[in-house]
Amino acid sequence: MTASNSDGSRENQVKILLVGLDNSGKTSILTCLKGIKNISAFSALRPTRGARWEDFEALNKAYLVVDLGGQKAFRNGYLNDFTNFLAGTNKIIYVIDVQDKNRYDEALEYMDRVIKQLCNPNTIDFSIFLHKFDSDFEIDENDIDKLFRTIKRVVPPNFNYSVHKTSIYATFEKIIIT
Ligand SMILES: Nc1nc2c(ncn2[C@@H]2O[C@H](COP(=O)(O)OP(=O)(O)O)[C@@H](O)[C@H]2O)c(=O)[nH]1
Ligand SMILES: [Mg+2]
Repeated sequence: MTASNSDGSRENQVKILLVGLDNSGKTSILTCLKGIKNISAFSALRPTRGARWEDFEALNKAYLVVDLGGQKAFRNGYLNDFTNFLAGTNKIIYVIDVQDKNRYDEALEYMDRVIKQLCNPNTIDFSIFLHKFDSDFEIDENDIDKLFRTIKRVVPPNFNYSVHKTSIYATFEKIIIT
């Protein structure tokens, strides 16, 4: 049996917080992380109400993923209680639906509030997923440039983070912005 820590995680377990607006694709990404390849598992997804804790093993590693359902009604609650969610966290994945241009501002405003909750920002691996970057999705280069510029404006100086183009329909592709 593995020992439990006070934050609910277990020894050697990787704890990941999945954060982002509702409908950005967090639960679908969690489903991918769990290695469920059956496409019907995706169509059965319902909006996540509140936080969902998932404990699983993949590629011989133990994970605890906290999927913070992104509906507006819950966001302030998470932010007020963020230290509890953060305890023992190794990685935060902030998910932005790249196909939903109308909500970029709202997504980045929420990301800004999340980053402001991090007391020691560089002790946690922070990844931004530009999600729903499907292979057939045609994005206007101006829009993506603007999105990158806004991300750089929102993150504090010297903040370590990485940006990834992701899609549940493709292998996750890593990109770097500087
Ligand atoms: N086109 C596309 N749709 C996606 C992708 N990932 C998730 N979705 C869809 O986006 C919707 C919201 O996904 P969900 O995982 O429930 O979002 P959540 O509210 O952030 O948990 C669902 O209809 C998913 O099928 C993706 O990579 N590409
Ligand atoms: Mg969800």
